[in-house]
Amino acid sequence: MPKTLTQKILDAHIVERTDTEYGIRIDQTLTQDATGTMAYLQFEAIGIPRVKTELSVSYVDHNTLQTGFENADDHRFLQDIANKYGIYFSRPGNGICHQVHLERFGIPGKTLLGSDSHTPTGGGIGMLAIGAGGLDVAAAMAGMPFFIPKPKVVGVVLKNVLRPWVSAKDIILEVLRRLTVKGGVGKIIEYTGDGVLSLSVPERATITNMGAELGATTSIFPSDKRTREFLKAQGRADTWKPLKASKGARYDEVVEIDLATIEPLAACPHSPDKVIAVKELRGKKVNQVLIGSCTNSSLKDLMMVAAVLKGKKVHPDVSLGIAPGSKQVLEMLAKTGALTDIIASGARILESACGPCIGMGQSPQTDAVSVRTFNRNFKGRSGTESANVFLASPEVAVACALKGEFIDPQELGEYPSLKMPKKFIIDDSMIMPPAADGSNVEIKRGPNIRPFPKRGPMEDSVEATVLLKLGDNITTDDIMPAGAKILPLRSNIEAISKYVFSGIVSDFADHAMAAKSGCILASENYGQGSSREHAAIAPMYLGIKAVLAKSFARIHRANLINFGILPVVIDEASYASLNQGEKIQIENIKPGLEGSGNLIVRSLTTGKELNCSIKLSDREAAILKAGGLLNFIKQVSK
Ligand code: MIC
Ligand code: SF4
Repeated sequence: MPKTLTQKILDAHIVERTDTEYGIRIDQTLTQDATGTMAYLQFEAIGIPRVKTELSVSYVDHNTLQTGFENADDHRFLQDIANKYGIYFSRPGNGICHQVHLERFGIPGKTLLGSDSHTPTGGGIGMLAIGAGGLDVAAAMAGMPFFIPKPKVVGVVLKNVLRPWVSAKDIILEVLRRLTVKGGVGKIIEYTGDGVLSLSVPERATITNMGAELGATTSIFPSDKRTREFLKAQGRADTWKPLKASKGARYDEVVEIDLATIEPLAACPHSPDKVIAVKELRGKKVNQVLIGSCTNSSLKDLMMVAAVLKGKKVHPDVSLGIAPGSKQVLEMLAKTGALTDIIASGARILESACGPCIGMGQSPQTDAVSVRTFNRNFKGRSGTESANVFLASPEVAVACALKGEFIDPQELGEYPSLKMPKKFIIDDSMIMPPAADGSNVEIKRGPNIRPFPKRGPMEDSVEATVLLKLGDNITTDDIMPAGAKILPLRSNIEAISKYVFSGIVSDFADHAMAAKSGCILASENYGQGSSREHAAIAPMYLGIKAVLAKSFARIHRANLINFGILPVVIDEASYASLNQGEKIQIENIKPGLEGSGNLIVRSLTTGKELNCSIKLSDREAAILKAGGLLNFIKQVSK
């Protein structure tokens, strides 16, 4: 049978198969600082002297504001850990993990597991790149397989070529418009068709990056002559190999997109799938424009922005911030003179890091309209609750920055002619290789780096108060917000747990602690968005025993299981009948986990039995019974 590209890479990496899951070998891992400290504390707890992957890289890109000692201490800890355990360390300032990984480490056909939900950016270079919680990445560094539910493979056929001023971001916004933020759950999105060749690797990476917003397991492009051209420019042509689906390969679903018909698009507040044509927003005043993030900060994106800004000034009512994705991009902009054009226009140059994408600075004014080339516009993520964030391409963003209002960039006239260099500046001096023998490396731990909380084995029966009743598409930003105030506490669960659900109810943590044992009730796609396992660890710390939801996002569901929180599926009628404040009892937990999937859940307030089930693979059931993945690993390695 002719195979899809996904199947080919999976087949080369599957080490275990069950009815519902594949266990795959992980070739490369990446972590970033905000999830990395926990991941490495967990790696230390597993107790392996050296990573077992082909390559592991630790990036510092999220927490770079350093408003106190906490982040600098984390950076030091991460550098020591990397040195000791055989991990490359990308220093703060070197760039955003996904951009740098693409430039310096990505290899077609390899598997990559990253403790960040946008790890699928690597799909742009033909990798099977998957986001996961830090503990799963720690386990992969220890040489254990990573398990994914058997995916459906969706073929997205790209036809024709994009028109000027329409770019890769518009393609993924179109996919989001059609499939929505839950349309990709359980699926791998594979791009095919003649239109693929018209897209360079960074453009493909914009698309696979934002596949995370579909809830997809990952997204992937073939490896072809454009991939070779990119790797050659990075001085890494030797790592290239051609890869594509075989002729006649069958997809579970097919989506066709005629690139020639796409127009500039924008995702409206507060969801990446609320996509409309930019022309429908024409004339709407814009207060802030931010260009950067792991979605749109490549050299091509910023060369285009510089060419449009050349000789012009940013509108006086707009604050334009630009964060190049990597030191390489920034250096290239400087070398080609494009940076001068950007500075002269009045733009504010930001560090090569995540920055405002995760609310680390640049929060906009009250009620602002902010146009961003980023991938998420969840309410409050910018740091300003009342802000309205729109997601768009760099072309749309720069047009808005000049005009002070929404304008379709096609109105700007001729598209600038861009001369992309054949070779990039290659200087890996900000990437520290590990010590050949790490046994004597000492690890410094600042006072904010606390051991992670532990949990005992799963109980047979649980009584819990319904602490919150929520709707659809609750994000991990809702559960465990980030931003300049909270992000520095990522290494200290006790401190960060005070902020769980703080954007929804200010005293959630106190309530949860007072209740001693609690649960959350939610509707569809609970836990969409990031990979942050803090959205599971901190609730666990607060005594949350179960989440009852109609459906779950993949990474968050795995994180709940890894930290011993029951992901219970509740049906519509029971969801409707259960209210906040009621007490429930969950019985039959162990037999329920052992196979039947039936839990006995009843409201102790009304006496009503609720229609609940728990669908788990045998491996997941064993992890939950142990009270989480670390307990499970310790059990099996005894
Ligand atoms: C995000 O974009 O939300 C983050 C911050 O990169 C997260 C990781 C984290 O919370 O540290 C993600 O996407 O996984
Ligand atoms: Fe960083 Fe934003 Fe990308 Fe997350 S989405 S990795 S915060 S740039």
